[in-house]
Amino acid sequence: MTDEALPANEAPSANEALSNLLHEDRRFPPPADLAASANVTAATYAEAEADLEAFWGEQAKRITWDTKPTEVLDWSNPPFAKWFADGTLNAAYNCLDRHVEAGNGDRVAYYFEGEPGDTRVITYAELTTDVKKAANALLELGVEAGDRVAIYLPMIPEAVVAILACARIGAPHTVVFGGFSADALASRIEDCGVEVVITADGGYRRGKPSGLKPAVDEALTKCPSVHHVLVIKRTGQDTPMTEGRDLWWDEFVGQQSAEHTAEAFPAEHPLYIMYTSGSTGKPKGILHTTGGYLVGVTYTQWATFDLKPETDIFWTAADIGWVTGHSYLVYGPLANGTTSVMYEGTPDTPHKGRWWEIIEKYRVSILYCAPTAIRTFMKWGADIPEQFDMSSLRVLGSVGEPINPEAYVWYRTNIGGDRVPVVDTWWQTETGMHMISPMPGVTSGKPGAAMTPVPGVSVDVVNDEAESVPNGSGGYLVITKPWPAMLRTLWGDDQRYVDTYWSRFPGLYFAGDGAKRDEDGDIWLLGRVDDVMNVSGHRMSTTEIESALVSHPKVAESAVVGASDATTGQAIVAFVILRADAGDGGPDVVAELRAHVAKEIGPIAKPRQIMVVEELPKTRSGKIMRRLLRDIAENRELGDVTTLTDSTVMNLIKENLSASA
Ligand code: 6R9
Repeated sequence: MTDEALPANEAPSANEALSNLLHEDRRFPPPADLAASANVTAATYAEAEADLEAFWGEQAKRITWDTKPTEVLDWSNPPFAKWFADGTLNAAYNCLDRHVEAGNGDRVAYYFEGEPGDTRVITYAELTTDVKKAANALLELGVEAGDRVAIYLPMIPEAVVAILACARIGAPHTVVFGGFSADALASRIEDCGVEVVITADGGYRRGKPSGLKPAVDEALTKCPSVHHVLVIKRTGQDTPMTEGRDLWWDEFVGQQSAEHTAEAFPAEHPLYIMYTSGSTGKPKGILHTTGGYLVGVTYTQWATFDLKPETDIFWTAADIGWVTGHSYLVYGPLANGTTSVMYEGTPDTPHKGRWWEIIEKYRVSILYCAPTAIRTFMKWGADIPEQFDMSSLRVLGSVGEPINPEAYVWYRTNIGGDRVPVVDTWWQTETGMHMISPMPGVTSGKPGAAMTPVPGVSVDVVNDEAESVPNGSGGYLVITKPWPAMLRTLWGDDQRYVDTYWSRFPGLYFAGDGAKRDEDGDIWLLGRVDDVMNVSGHRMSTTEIESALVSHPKVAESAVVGASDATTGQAIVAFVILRADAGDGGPDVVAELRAHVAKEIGPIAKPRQIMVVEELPKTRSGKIMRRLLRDIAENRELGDVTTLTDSTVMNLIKENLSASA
């Protein structure tokens, strides 16, 4: 989740962070066989460097255009970009029909694993038919190009069908994470004036059915713009239906014609709106458009993962309600003709080896997930993945947060058999596509570093004066040139778009993240600038202290926050989850961990307080909500918890703390 840009005095200034104190000397060069047949080589970087627009013009050929664009970038009215503006295309046609027309209709698009153990194998031909029917259903409900449709579903194949049906008729979709509350759903529906909602009776989580439709009913009491609700049967729960408004998907979509010819839309036609929370005010509706976005995600999935669509089995283990699901579970993979795995549930249902079982079963070759998952697996222990055959894996990806060096090495060693490269991909809802990442056939990976911009992307690390910082220094991460999958604006609020991203450093896109460039010029992400702490005048990044804690053999996961302190301004408070074999914590462990941080970073970084907890509060993408932990550390009432995946976590932490006090 990204937050508003912060004023300079609250952000870290260059060279101030204790950025270079964690040493990392381990290097993992690309495996020889991967390098020998890699999609991206040193030549790709050179090509992008030589002529950026020509490079993106080439990448646009990955897409089938109805009218080929003659122009690549129109940047005549910055920061409002137009990419491939005179081209026309249909995103769903690119994801579906063209593969069927090319004779690949029998290729599997998704291997679906439901949490209760039900499975489905869906080919490109089948998915195309399903999407055509759903598109006809939306048309029958009066949805026209430009109208907004909200999708509030569990991780089931119909979520993909719904997304592509919208894209097919040019109706921008807004997918709301199934874990969000009725209030969160209502505010998003209101903000973009949704007309139709696609939902389900419920979904499965941790072995139990949990209802979704009741939240829709509650939200719609406040949303008069919605005239119809399509309801997919997933759990078979008892579901009240509102006469004249609600329709069962299987009946209404099922009876539709399987014929539908996709219409081409201009490249800049809106494709979707994805909401991400700001630190203040209402959520921001990030707007993505069609042509540039599709080119960006198609190219980056191919590049970053060294994708070979004929042979790879690709698994993005992320929710479809997160941008990672949009770009690398739906649009990129389908446009490339990839076979993907889609899994509905949690990693520990019915047992803690579920993911590894799925990898073994489908011979998954590329796995893409978040550091939070990796740290959870570390906590459970390496003996679990050890029981499965994961020799099919050849690339491992990470996204969502900085990956701590120890988590990276654990991932590579225990999941990747000490041979599979790890690509740490930095990007945002706003960027739409990968921006900074190793390329698995080129880059010698450093644990914890996102390394270098993807070929075709231009970034910099700058100081308060927008000057590039020298190697070995920290500063703010900025993007210096437009890129095809960039957000075009915030829905209905051009001014907020300009203010949030383009005004801190005029002419540069400010991502809101701190970063450092190491001695080799490689990039390390340091977390959101608003997560930086100031202890006795020293600015410190939460990320590095967390990584120091996770590098201790007893720690699986940690979250660090700054709490106000009468003496030092702010003091470091750490929350840690211990590994399964580390015992129960207690005063000895706390003393040991404090000493460990002092040794790894320096005495100034020693936490004032370390609390051992069972769980941490997280968003849909696994990002730790430090704001809530700050509330606890400072003994305050808890702030807004509506975007937590599981709001009971905060009660658990509080109980746990009062029990140990
Ligand atoms: C894709 C996604 C964006 C924010 C971003 C940054 C953090 C994402 C990261 C990473 C370090 C990585 N982030 N990937 N930080 N290393 N590889 O996560 O989008 O949910 O919008 O979040 O996530 O802070 O600014 P989104």
